[in-house]
This record gives sequence, structure tokens and C-alpha cells, in this order.
Amino acid sequence: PPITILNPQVNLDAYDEEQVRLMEERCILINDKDEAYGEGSKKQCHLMESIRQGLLHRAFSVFLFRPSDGRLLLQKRADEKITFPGMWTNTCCSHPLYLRTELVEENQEGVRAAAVRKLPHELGIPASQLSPDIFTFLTRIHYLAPSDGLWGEHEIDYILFCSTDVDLELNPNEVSDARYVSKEELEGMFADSQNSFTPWFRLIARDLLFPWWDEMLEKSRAEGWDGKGNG
Ligand code: DMA
Ligand code: MN
Repeated sequence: PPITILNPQVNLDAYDEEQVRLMEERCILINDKDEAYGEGSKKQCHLMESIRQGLLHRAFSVFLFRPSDGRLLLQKRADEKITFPGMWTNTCCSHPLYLRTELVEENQEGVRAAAVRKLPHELGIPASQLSPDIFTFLTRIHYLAPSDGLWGEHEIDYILFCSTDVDLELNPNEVSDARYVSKEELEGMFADSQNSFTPWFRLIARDLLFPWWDEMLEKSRAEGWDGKGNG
């Protein structure tokens, strides 16, 4: 492990109590080949001081589409979030934790389990509407993005798509708004300087989502995309 800062002394008093509690979650530390070598607190993983020293962790990003019209579900991050508050982003992002079930790498089982854990927590989607096999794993993205001077992201992010109907009941501590958008509506939101977006969502939209969206919709209409990569 290349990192020497193991007990960051940062005062979290000014932040939301629940979000401060979540900073004690155990993230999976990885090298740049995505090989796990240990655990680190969410707090440690997201401090720019650690990131500048090369600390890297595993994450996932879910893109959930509505089958009836192919619209993508976006969320606006709550103002309570410590990193990237108040920004529009993809359906759900978080981290697989250093737990036996979420460390499994075969068939991305660990990140799938984490997605099934977090979609109910952030968006109130009933667990009965989810299962690990609804997600299509697209690729992994290694990126680094500062949030403010103190906090940031440095992750290998597993991109998961799914096309499924869900019920929503937003957790206001996590999400302040949510909306389904077409490709054109999302382009309009990007063009409006009133909106701010997370850096990873901008990156994934530019490199993956926009180039693939039309193709994916066509494929879904023609073949009945089942969200398991078999469509
Ligand atoms: C972290 O998302 C993951 C990515 C891909 C940026 P997050 O800050 O929303 O994590 P959490 O929901 O666990 O706070
Ligand atoms: Mn992270």
C-alpha cells in the first residue's frame, strides 16, 4: 500500500450528521489494475490529500432506463452530500464495501450487490424490483476529479446499465430531485448553465452514453433488450 495518511484529521462538524456517519463506511482500496489490497474509510478515500498520494478505490455508476420510452433516470444530489452536493448526475453512484459479498469480482457480483443495496437507500426503489442480474456491465472507468479543495474522487468506476420499471421514494438526505430524460432533454440540460453536473457523469455522457444511446434504443426496440446483455 503506497499511502501513509491512515488517520486523517479533518473536522466534519460543519457537515450533515448522517453524511458524516456514512464517511465511516469501508471502501475497497485498489491499485491501478483494479486489484484489491485492503480497506479504507470513505472519508480517507475522498480527501484530496490522500488522492494526491495516489489512493484509489472501487466504485459503481448505475444508469437506469425506463423501458416504455428509453428515458434515463437522473438524480440531483442532496445539498447534504459532502462531495459534489446539489449536482445532477446518473441514477445512482456509490461504492462496493469491504464486505465478503461486495468484494466478489467474478461477474462483477460485488458491485452488482452494492447497486442492489444503494438503489433502495438513495431512491427508495423496492428491493423486490431489483436483482443483481438486471444490470449489464459495460466497462470500467478510471478517473480523478476534485470536488472542492478538500474533497474529491479517484476511482475505478464500474458502469452498469439497466432497463426496468421502478417505483421511487426519494431519500431527501441523498437526493433532492429526480427526473427521466430523453437524450435531447439531457443535451438541453447540459446546455443550460443553471444546471451543474458531476464530472464523472459529464465524462460518461460524452464518451459512452451519447454515442451509444440511439443504438441502444434501436436495439432495445428491435430485440427486446432484457438488461442482461442478451438482447
Ligand atoms: C460515489 O458516489 C461513486 C461514484 C461513481 C462517484 P457517491 O458520492 O454518490 O457515493 P455515496 O452515495 O456512497 O455517498
Ligand atoms: Mn468515491
